[in-house]
Amino acid sequence: MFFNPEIETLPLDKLRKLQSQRLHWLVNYMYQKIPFYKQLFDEKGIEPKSINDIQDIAQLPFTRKEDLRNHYPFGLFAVPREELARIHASSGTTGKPTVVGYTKKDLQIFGEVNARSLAAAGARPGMMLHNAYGYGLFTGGLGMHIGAETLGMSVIPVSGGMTDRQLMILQDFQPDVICCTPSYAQRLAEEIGNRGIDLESLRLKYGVLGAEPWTEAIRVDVQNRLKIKASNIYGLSEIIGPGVSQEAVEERGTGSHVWEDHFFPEVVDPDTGDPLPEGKEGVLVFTTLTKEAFPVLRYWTNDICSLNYDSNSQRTHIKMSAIKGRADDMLIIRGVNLFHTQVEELIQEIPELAAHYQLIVSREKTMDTLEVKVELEPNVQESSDLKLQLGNHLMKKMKDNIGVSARVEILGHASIPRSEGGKLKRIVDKREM
Ligand code: DLL
Repeated sequence: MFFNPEIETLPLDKLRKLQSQRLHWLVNYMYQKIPFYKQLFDEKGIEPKSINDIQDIAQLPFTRKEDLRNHYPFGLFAVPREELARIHASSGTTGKPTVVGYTKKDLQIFGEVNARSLAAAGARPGMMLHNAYGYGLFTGGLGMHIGAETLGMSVIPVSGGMTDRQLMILQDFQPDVICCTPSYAQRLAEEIGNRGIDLESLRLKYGVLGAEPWTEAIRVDVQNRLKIKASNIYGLSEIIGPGVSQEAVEERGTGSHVWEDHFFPEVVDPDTGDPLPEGKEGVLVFTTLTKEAFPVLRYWTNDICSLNYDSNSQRTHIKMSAIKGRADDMLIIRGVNLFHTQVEELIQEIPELAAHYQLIVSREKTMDTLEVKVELEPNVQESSDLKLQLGNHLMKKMKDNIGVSARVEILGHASIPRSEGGKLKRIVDKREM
C-alpha cells in the first residue's frame, strides 16, 4: 500500500523537475538564512540564482559533521528559535551531541515520510504499532510515532528497554507491527522463546527495523523466531531521523527506497568526493530539499552503500543497498579493510552458528589483531570438537572471502551481550582502552 501514491510512483522526469525546483529554492534559502552557507558560497563563487537543475548539485560543497560541531548548538539553523517546534540530538561518541531542529512544517514532513515507510513495511491505518525505539532526544521513538499517527495507526509508545514490560504488552495489547533496532528484535525474540510464549498468541505481523547495520543473517533470525516480515528502515538525525529510506515489504532484500522528493541522495568516492555511478559503492551523501529549520547541503553521512533504480518496483524512487557500515567503523586489520556486516554474512552461511557475535580488535606490539566470537545455535549439541571445527571453518571463510586472518572462538548459547533496547555495539575496540 502507498501512503502517497502520486509521489511514490511519480515518473522520474517529473521527480527530477520537482527536485530541480526544490534545489533552487534550497540554495537561495540557505544563502539568505544561514551565514555559514553564504560565506561558503561566496568563497567558492557560487551564485545561488544560477542553480536551477538538480544535476548542478555536484558543483556544491559538502557539509560535514565537523561543520555541525563547529556551530553547536543552533548555529546552522535557518529559522529563529521562536519558529522551532522540536529539537532532537544524537549523542556523539565524544563530547557534545549533534543538535537538530524542526519547524511545524518539518514535523509534517517527518510524519509524511514515516507514514510512507510504515505503509511500505506492511502497516495499515487501524493497525497498532508497538514502538520500541527510544523516546527522547533520539529521533527514533518520536519519528516513528508521528509517522504512525499520520498513517492512521494507534501507537503504543513503549520506548526501548525494560524487556519484561515489552513482552507483557506484546501479549496483552496485541500490536500488529513492531519497530525497534534489529538487535533488540533479536533480544525480544529470544526472550519470547526462553519463556515459552506461544507465538500463535501474538498478533505481530510486521517489523520495521533499523538504526544500525544488519544483514540477511539477522533478518532470517528475527523473521523465523517472531513469525513476522521484517523490513529495513534507515535514517539519521542530521537529515530528519528515521524515514529517509524504507524497504518495501514485498521487495525485501532488494534495497530501500529513498524518499528522494525530500532527501536527494548521492554516492560519492570517499577520497575524491566525486559522484559515483549507479551500482558503485561509496559514501552516501544527502541534501534535504524541503526542510526549513535545519536544511543541510550534501551532508557526508559516512555510511557506505550503493544506489540503484529498480524498474521492477512500482515505487519510482531510487533504492539504496543495505548499509555495509560507517566509514569510521571500518576495521583495518593488517592492511585489510572490513566491516562487521561482512563477517555477519559469512556467519549466516554456517547453519550451526547463531547471528550473535562480537568482533574484538586489539593491538599486539604494532600489529592490530581481530578476534571473532560467535555463538552456536541453541539447538546445536555443544562439543569442543564441533566448536573447533566450526571455528576453523569460519576462519577459513574469512580468509577466503575477506582476506583477513582472525582468531575465531565459538561459544555456547547466550554468551555474548544482547541489546538492552537500542543500538548494539558489535565491535569491541581494545586499542582505545
Ligand atoms: O538512528 C535514526 C533512525 C531511527 C533510523 C530509527 C532508523 C530507525 P542517528 O542516531 O542519528 O539516527 O544515527 C544515524 O545510524 O548514519 C547509520 O550509520 C545508522 N543507521 C540508521 N539506520 C540504519 C539502517 C537514527 N537501517 C546512523 N541500516 C546512520 C544501517 C543505519 N545503519
